[in-house]
Amino acid sequence: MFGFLRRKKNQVPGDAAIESPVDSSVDAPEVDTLGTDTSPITEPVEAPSTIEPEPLPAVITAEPEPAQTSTQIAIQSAPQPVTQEKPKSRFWQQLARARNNFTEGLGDLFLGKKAIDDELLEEVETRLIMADVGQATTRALIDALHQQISRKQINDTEALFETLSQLMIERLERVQKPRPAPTEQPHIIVVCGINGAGKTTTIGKLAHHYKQSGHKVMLAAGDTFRAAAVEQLITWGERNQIPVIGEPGRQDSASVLFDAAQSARARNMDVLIADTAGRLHTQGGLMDELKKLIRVVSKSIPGAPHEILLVLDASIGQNALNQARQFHEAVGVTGLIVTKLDGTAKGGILFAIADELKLPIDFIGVGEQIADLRPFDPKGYVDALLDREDI
Ligand SMILES: Nc1nc2c(ncn2[C@@H]2O[C@H](COP(=O)(O)OP(=O)(O)OP(=O)(O)O)[C@@H](O)[C@H]2O)c(=O)[nH]1
Ligand SMILES: [Mg+2]
Repeated sequence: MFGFLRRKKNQVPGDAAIESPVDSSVDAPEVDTLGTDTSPITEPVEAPSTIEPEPLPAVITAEPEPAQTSTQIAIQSAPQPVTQEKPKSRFWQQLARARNNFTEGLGDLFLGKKAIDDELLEEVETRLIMADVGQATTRALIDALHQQISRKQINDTEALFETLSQLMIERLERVQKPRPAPTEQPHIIVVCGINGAGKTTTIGKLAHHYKQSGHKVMLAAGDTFRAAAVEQLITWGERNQIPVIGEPGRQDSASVLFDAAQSARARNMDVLIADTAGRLHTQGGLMDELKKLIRVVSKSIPGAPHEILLVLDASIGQNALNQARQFHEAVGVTGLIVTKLDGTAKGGILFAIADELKLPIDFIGVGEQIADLRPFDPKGYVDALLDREDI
């Protein structure tokens, strides 16, 4: 069941009693915690770290107060079907903005409508484009829906959305690969991307991820362009209580990475994650420097780097595609990390990325905290984006 459909169904005319005081008290936390409020959001969605939705009581028994009017008593005493909501995860909340952008208005369109018509399909198409799914991928999804409708495989609006979810999951799964296990010691990961994409923050979170799974992790401060960049990485090292190679003032990032690789091997580290300076994909000289860095790492340890991860900022939408193409052409990216999905309405960019680049999305960033990096799960992502519930 899709949340935006259920909520609208609960509001069909004649069901006014559902909006009685009893039910509105049940629905109130849902509006906040799901972020389904359709009013425009002007601030990036702050992931509430402490606000966890309270499990709702399965049954609410109304006990009329003596002072209440007879109408109120009648409304409260009438048994109302109360759907118990599962408490929503932090991840669900973090994707509120992307979900709102997609489902806003769809519920209204569905209201009182059972059959699928062109208006509905056009609205779905518009929503996909607005979510930055991209023209080509949107066309492919809508064509697939049309085909299934004409073959009578889809008969009602709910089936339409179920099929759309499946198609979206498939498109993401097509390019996914299992993450390489860090079997080499050290398993070296070089992280690259344009300025401000979230590389250093992601490295801090990635280190946490590996540490949580019992690996010995070291960081290399390969961004020697800014002294502050080294300090920022050292702070992440302290947070994770892991060593960082590189100190402010060093000029040559290649030598930092070489030293870090040697040190990681000498200290039996499982994973070494290297930061690099932000660079525009159009800056030829800096892209050449990145190639040189990779060559140096490959000379430091045979088979290294084992991964070259490109960090992309989801909020820049379709521009991410161009960046990814150029970085991939230059250094052969092995996987992607898409950041800032918590603050963007452009959650559809992942579909364009998967379709056009055929590169696996390894992780997504959904906040600035250490635990706000998630291994990418296509189904979980689509469920959260399309407001698919109880699955
Ligand atoms: N909301 C949100 N903010 C993020 C996320 N990832 C990174 N940021 C923020 O994005 C900003 C830039 O992050 P950095 O990690 O410094 O980016 P960078 O790519 O290393 O930047 P340069 O080193 O300057 O190229 C910081 O304010 C981060 O907190 C994310 O997933 N969600
Ligand atoms: Mg950085």
